[in-house]
Amino acid sequence: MSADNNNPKNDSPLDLDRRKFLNTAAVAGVAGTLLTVGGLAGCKKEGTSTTGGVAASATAGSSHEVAPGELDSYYGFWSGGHMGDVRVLGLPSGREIHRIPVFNPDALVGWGITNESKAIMGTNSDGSLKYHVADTHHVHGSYKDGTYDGKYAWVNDKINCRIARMRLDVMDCDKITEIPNIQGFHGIFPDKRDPVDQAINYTTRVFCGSEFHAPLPNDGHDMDDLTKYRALFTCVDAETMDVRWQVLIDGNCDLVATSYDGKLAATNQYNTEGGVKYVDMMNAEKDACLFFNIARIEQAVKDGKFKTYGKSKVPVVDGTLESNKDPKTALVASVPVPKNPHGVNASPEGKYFICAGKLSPTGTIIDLSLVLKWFDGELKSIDEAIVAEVELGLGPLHTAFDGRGNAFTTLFLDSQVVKWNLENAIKFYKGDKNAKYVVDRIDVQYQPGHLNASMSETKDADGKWLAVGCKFSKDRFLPAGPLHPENEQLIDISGEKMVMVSEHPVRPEPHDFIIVKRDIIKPRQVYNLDEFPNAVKDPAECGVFRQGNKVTVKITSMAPAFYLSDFKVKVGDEVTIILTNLDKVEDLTHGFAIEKYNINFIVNPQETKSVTFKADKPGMYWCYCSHFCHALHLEMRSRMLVEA
Ligand code: CUK
Ligand code: CUA
Ligand code: CA
Repeated sequence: MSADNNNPKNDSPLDLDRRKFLNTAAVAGVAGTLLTVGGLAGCKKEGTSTTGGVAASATAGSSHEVAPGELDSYYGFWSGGHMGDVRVLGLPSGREIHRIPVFNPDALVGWGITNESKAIMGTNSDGSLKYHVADTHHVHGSYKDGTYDGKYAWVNDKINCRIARMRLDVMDCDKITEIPNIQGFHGIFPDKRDPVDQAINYTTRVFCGSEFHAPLPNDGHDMDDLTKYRALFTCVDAETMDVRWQVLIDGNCDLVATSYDGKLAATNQYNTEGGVKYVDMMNAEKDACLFFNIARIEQAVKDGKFKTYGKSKVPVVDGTLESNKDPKTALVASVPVPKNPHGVNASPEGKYFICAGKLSPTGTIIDLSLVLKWFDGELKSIDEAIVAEVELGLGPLHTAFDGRGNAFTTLFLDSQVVKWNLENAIKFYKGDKNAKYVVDRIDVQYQPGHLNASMSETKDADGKWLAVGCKFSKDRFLPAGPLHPENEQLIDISGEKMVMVSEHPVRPEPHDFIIVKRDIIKPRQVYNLDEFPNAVKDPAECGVFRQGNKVTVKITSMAPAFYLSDFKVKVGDEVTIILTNLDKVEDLTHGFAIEKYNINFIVNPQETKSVTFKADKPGMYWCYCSHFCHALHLEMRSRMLVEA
């Protein structure tokens, strides 16, 4: 199929060559392209954009500038990549307001140092942290009535297969769950409604895709027997954060998306081949997008039609193709899509899922009502659920929406974002060659991965801003050594044409993010004392309490003093310090740092935290406030006296 009338760039000989090159898809050649993309942008001609480039645009469109003293109109929740945190940005300014420590220790708040954070992060039997590294990719918020409700957000850790939940009222991580039986935990997406009880119109499950297949069970046997390598699709309970069930599938999972009626969750698959080397993962002409029938899966679990593997007690139902041939009983539908697809995204009007081609220059539109018809046995073939497959450009990865019928897809190899109209794409695919589905293209710098528009994957997609996470920044910032930052760019999408308005460097690498209207998020300014079972509510409760060689020290802070102003323990004691900040004033945070004892954490207004450590060095050690709080901040200290 040709989409030449939709491709304003096809006059560039370089692009034509590259397009042909990709279409012929010599296996090693495509891999070579992917491996050397860092170099591709460099040899791309400047000024090929049809949108007039970047410089002229700063004054066009709605203002992205937020003057001193003014507030942004959106929150951005950005995955923190290798840092294992989630960054909170104000948009459109792009200012970073906060970081929520999640999977990795954080020296400011004492995440990984306090007992409360260690209990969430997970420890070994000796109390040390179980993991020190993470790789976060995807952040998503909880839904109510098809839009964000501002209650929770979730983020994945690909390295150690953990999913974390953040409470958005205080912007803290409150639960982390490690998912059994899988490796390469990648895509996540909350559901938007219950598949059966439609009165439950909010998120109660989070779906998780495992990208890498691995021996099941992974017990050191049969590691060269690739038939034992399996991937699973996982459902986690949004409230308890327990793993509810898993589905054994053929091939792998990658990204995840969910339907607005709660009935379907989807994952794209690039390794239907089950290869362990990249060339093997590119053998098949088609891979797939899997659709999970949530109600049927949960009925199968209820009916006891599941297995368990290894030490895990999680029920695993059979979603393999062989066992799911009859649509009327199938748990899973497999929609064939062009080879090695990447993102899958649900459009805001609730009708379509878009699967981006990656190795194929195409976007595939799948109609959800037709997938449901397949499950009812009303389609001859699942292929009928595909209502369009159109050419977009080279290396399509992820798609966002403006709520006005347009989609925005990143083109990794072309270093562009393409804006395209879904209904016109469907018409074009059905044979109306006059249906011009490509609306606009814009160059981005360089090699974009994720993008997201304001409120994009909600029914309230408002089509104002589009953020693009570019994987290579090259020449965009002052050189700072061999490691380059990523480049986050902001595009005004309120008009017909996209307008680039700003960019900023970011530490590698966020991957994904969401942009939420500010009035949806209702953060509290102080904690509630009663939320902490160990709170020291009154200075009269302070003191040193000994049980054998276990010593509990209860302390309160109120600017500019700690009470107790000193406390005595003995060398060899196991000391637990419980500190409650009794200040009620907004923004009045204290720190508690103990010299030579490797301890620092903060307590926000009305918050309680504790640390436990061995008093292994005799002497006097200053415990000082490490967070500027008061004119007498430097004087705000206590003394730990460790008796020999
Ligand atoms: S993946 Cu990174 S650009 Cu982990 Cu969502 Cu596509
Ligand atoms: Cu309290 Cu500084
Ligand atoms: Ca493949």
